[in-house]
Amino acid sequence: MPLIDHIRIRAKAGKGGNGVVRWLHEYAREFGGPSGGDGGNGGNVVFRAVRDLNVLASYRGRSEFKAKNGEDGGNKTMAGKNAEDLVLLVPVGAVVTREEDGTIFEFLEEGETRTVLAGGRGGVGNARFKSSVNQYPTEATKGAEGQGSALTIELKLIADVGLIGLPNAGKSSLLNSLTAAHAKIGAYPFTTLEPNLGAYFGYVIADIPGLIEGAASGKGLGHAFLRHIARTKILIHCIAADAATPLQDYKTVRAEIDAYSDALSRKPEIVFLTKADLASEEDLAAIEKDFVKEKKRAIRVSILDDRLLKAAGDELVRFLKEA
Ligand SMILES: Nc1nc2c(ncn2[C@@H]2O[C@H](COP(=O)(O)OP(=O)(O)OP(=O)(O)O)[C@@H](O)[C@H]2O)c(=O)[nH]1
Ligand SMILES: [Mg+2]
Repeated sequence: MPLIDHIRIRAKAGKGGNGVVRWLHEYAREFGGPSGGDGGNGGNVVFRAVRDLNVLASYRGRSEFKAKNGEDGGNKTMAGKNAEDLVLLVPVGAVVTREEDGTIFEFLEEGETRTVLAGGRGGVGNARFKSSVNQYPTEATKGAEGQGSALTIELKLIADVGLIGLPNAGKSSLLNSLTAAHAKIGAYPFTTLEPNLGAYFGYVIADIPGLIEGAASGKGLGHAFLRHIARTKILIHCIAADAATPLQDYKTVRAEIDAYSDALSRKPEIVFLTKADLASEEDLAAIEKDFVKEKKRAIRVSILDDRLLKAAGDELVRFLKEA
């Protein structure tokens, strides 16, 4: 299922309840005072960010969203109830534009909640108009209209995880296996020409073209795409277990990352030893030992081995939570 990443809806906040004109009727008192209550406020339209890329699908087939109106005021200066807010969910990374005035609301953190359309204030009942010179006010005000506007909701994905590695290291295969992405796979370098995205338990993983020696100075393709992973939380560094010189491959890519930018260079990194099914136990153990010498733990993974894949996915989530 393709991700919906751009939608347009109309939404309206609730109208405020009206203030009312009422009079006290008390036993043995012919003319009671003014007692009309205020109206309640209309509900706001608020947006809340959640870690679920699929919530945008819930907007499908609906284009009008309306918050409830505030209640009118009552007798005995009773105020009408404020209406509840209408809460609309958007994925983290969503940008909501209020078209009426062009205001932009960005949702960068899980749980971030912002009022995009304000409910109308409730009107004022006649009780409030009472003063020393006006004991019997007959005026009350109506509730204000809620704000309404067309809204566009765009998903600007901020990837949590960036996949790096030499061409043909198995980055796209890993993305496809962990997520529902359909990145192109090829048994040759530079299969990936554009970044691919996928979601893994709510975390967005970005796959970019492979990096080669000299990438930071513009060689190959990967360099142009490094900016796509500049804002990720962590990197997965993929090293093919069947490569001739796995540790050297690691160092080659590291050198490019370090040369590209300090920020990228400092990102927490987890090393995945991909295509583990293609290497013997001895080879795997030897590679792991080489990495340990570099104070790195290499985690075995293979797209053909569900157990390894699951374990690597668990490591990834744990690592993300720490980062
Ligand atoms: N046996 C085995 N083959 C794999 C595994 N993962 C990937 N491959 C193969 O390795 C080759 C390269 O895979 P890709 O996922 O396209 O590699 P990539 O790193 O995205 O390559 P670029 O996009 O060119 O940088 C393909 O032929 C895959 O089928 C694995 O776990 N086991
Ligand atoms: Mg690829």
